[in-house]
Amino acid sequence: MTNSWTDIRNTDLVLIMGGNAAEAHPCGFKWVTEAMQHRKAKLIVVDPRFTRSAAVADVYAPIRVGTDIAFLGGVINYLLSNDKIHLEYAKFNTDLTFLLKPEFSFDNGLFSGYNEERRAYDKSTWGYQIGEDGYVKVDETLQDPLCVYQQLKKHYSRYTPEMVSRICGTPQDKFLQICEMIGETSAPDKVMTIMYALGWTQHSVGSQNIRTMAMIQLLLGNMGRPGGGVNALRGHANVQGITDMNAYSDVLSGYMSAPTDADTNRAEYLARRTLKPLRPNQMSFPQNFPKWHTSLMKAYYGDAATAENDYCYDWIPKRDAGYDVLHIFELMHQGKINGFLVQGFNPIAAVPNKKKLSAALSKLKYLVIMDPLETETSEFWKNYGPLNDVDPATIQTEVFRLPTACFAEEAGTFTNSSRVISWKEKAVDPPGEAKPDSEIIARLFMKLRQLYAKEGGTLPEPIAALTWPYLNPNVPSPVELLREINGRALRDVLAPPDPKNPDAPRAVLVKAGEQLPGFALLQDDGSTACGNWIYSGCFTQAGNMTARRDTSDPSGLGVYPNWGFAWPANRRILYNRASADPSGKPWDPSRTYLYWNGRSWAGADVPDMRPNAKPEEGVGSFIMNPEGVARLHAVGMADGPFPEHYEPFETPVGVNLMCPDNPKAVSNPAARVFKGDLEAFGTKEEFPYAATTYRLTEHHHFWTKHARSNAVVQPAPFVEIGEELAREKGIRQGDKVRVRSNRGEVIAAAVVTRRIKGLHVDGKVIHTVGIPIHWGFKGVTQNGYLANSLTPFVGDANSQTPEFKAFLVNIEKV
Ligand SMILES: Nc1nc2c(c(=O)[nH]1)N[C@H]1C(S)=C(S)[C@@H](COP(=O)(O)OP(=O)(O)OC[C@H]3O[C@@H](n4cnc5c(=O)[nH]c(N)nc54)[C@H](O)[C@@H]3O)O[C@H]1N2
Ligand SMILES: Nc1nc2c(c(=O)[nH]1)N[C@H]1C(S)=C(S)[C@@H](COP(=O)(O)OP(=O)(O)OC[C@H]3O[C@@H](n4cnc5c(=O)[nH]c(N)nc54)[C@H](O)[C@@H]3O)O[C@H]1N2
Ligand SMILES: [Mo]
Repeated sequence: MTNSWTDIRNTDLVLIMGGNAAEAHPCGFKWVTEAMQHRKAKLIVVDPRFTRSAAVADVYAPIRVGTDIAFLGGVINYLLSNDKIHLEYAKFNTDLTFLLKPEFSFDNGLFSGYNEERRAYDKSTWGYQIGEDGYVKVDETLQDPLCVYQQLKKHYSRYTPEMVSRICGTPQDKFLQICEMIGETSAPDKVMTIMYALGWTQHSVGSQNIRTMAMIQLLLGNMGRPGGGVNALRGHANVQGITDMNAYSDVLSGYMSAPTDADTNRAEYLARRTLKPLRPNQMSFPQNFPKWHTSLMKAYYGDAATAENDYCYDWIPKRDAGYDVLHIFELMHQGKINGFLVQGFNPIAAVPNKKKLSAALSKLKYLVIMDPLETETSEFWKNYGPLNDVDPATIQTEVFRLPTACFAEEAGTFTNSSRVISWKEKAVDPPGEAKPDSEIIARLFMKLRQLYAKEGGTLPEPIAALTWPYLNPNVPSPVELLREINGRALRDVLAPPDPKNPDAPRAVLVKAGEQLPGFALLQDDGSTACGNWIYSGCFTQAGNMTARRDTSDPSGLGVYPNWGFAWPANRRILYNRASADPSGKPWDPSRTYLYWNGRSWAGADVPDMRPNAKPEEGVGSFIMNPEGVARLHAVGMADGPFPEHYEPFETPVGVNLMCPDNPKAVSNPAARVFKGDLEAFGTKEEFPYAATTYRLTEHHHFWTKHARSNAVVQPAPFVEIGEELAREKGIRQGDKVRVRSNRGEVIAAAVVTRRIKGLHVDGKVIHTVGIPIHWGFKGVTQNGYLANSLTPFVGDANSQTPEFKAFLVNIEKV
């Protein structure tokens, strides 16, 4: 979230699209109710299904799965052509005035630089024109045809209301009603918030879905403001924490991009990430990257990391590719992985194309599972009936199970969607032989280190030299770990030299050995260590900030500054400088958040700005970008600097109605597809129905089917279809049906409902089959199917999140 759960109560309009907060985030949804009751806020829900969120909405619109960019592109077109943008905000806070390279183009579904063989873009024609002074060229009048404003207008003019309705199946009047409501929030005293989750991410265009929305919020002037923002509702209790801590191959902790093969030495690695400002007076905060990275290396390697050995840069793995979930299982499927350690993950249930997953796991020599439960994955080799097509005799994989504790059986922290880190205490001891994850990992590490010490091996140094400062090295305590993540001074940290009197003694800001107060004092000379720069400030000399439980809200805007600790710097709304106009006055005085008081930035929150940066200096609100503003034209994206509609990889339409004569641009031309999976896609002729998968309030994934109370309220697998399709197929309420895709099938009871309707798409009716994800082969619910027997093995071009939410099936009565 750029904002926070409690901030939602400040809004005038809530858009829930690509998520279903009432059912998947029922506790957080109370803030929507609060806004509706106390501010008379309105709620819009756009979802292929009439959900429980939709049931309390002012306006509901249906949409065909996988077509949100067409819808949102239509909203952009509406805003630009009806003068419904907050122009003063957008000129100050975005690249609207920036000039693009004249070679940049878009034609018939493809941006300039496309290479069909590599399914990738050469981006050299994308991006801004740079002047001789090293700064981006701009046109303040917005008249130059090459400025982002004009290019944006041109790109989205094709997304007319007729086109939106033809692609999405959303009735035109509903679409226009929603555009009008959204457009009203372009007024400086109105704000909209957007809440989304997997209905947007789990698509081959997932990242661009979210980007399109971010562009809308920027054009409306709704970013950085109370009641506004782009709010991702995170899934597991601590999945935000996982992302922050670097459980991915392409980032180190705190979203520092990890080194690749191209970064052959530390100097090059740092230079590529320490970007100079692209506009005058901008902060380009990542110029501090060397401080964050050096402090991380000191946290890893302590005294072994020195300036002379480049702080052990050579010991950090250099990426040759992205090791996302799909790529890992692809390599496993090719027989290129021997062993696999699975911690709190049930891949056979959670990853697309179960048949491929089974085959992949069968090629391992060993599989280690750390989990409190017996899962489908830990028993993937057993035959659980006709829908679980494995032959145990052919599987040699040795499976080890290490029972772990569950969240209530250990102390530690959760980081929630609001970026708030909260400490929790242990409630009960884990049962039997179960141990906390940290202890299992520590014991594994100590054993490995002993083996390396005894037997040597290739490159033992990174293991031998790893800092392991815990009182009991087999059982690191959560307090020790959190202190390490926060960071401390290894030597006295001194104030910068006084330029007028460089030889004067310098004040000691933090004494050697003390906890750091925050990331502002991290150093690049090896004098500080920090496990995650964005978490710095969570455990200071004053104690554990994440354990704070002060419910006071001095501004009355739902800020609660002394409840837990929000990264970064205890900031509750990101980009909050943008809540005030260029001169430092709040856009909306009734929601005064941050303002310039004549000497510094002051208000309800920690400023996302140098506290003494005078408004007349023109420092932009988006300090993480070298240009100081947010990007409407984003070169960083793999699949185009402007979001463009592409069909899901399995499309019920067969063509991309935006460019019907270009077979190369039906589905995302820059999404990665592995060879075997291309053949596993089905056609609309054989599988005519759109399908999507989703959650039920009564279950948590594949986990709560082990709990009797959950099994009582939601005991058996089912799929949902509309009344029209049921009539066509002769299916009645409760009938057993078989749902097939080109990869597998499931058998379940049919729930015939008015909540899913056929949609009129380009003159034809498209039906949707809804498939809840929660069932499998283990647990006390009725044994059933794995939804992922059906889903395709393809992901988003940028994040590689699988396309769980849009594929093709057929359905018949059994
Ligand atoms: N009770 C319960 N709560 C949970 C979970 C759980 O298992 N059970 N899981 C947690 C986790 S890990 C996560 S990530 C979150 C997920 O939270 P959500 O994303 O809210 O949950 P889903 O039910 O997967 O999908 C949300 C909605 O997306 C819609 N949808 C599908 N395709 C599209 C599309 O193309 N466009 C649009 N606009 N909408 C579409 C679906 O109809 C569905 O209503 O929930 C968390 N909360
Ligand atoms: N078709 C389809 N597939 C999907 C999705 C979808 O919408 N549609 N959603 C996707 C999403 S968003 C998610 S998050 C995944 C969820 O997929 P998973 O994360 O694999 O599923 P879970 O069942 O939530 O959790 C995995 C295991 O963690 C264990 N566990 C719980 N606490 C602990 C602990 O403290 N330590 C350890 N070591 N283990 C613990 C549980 O017992 C459980 O077996 O599914 C994904 N798959
Ligand atoms: Mo999730």
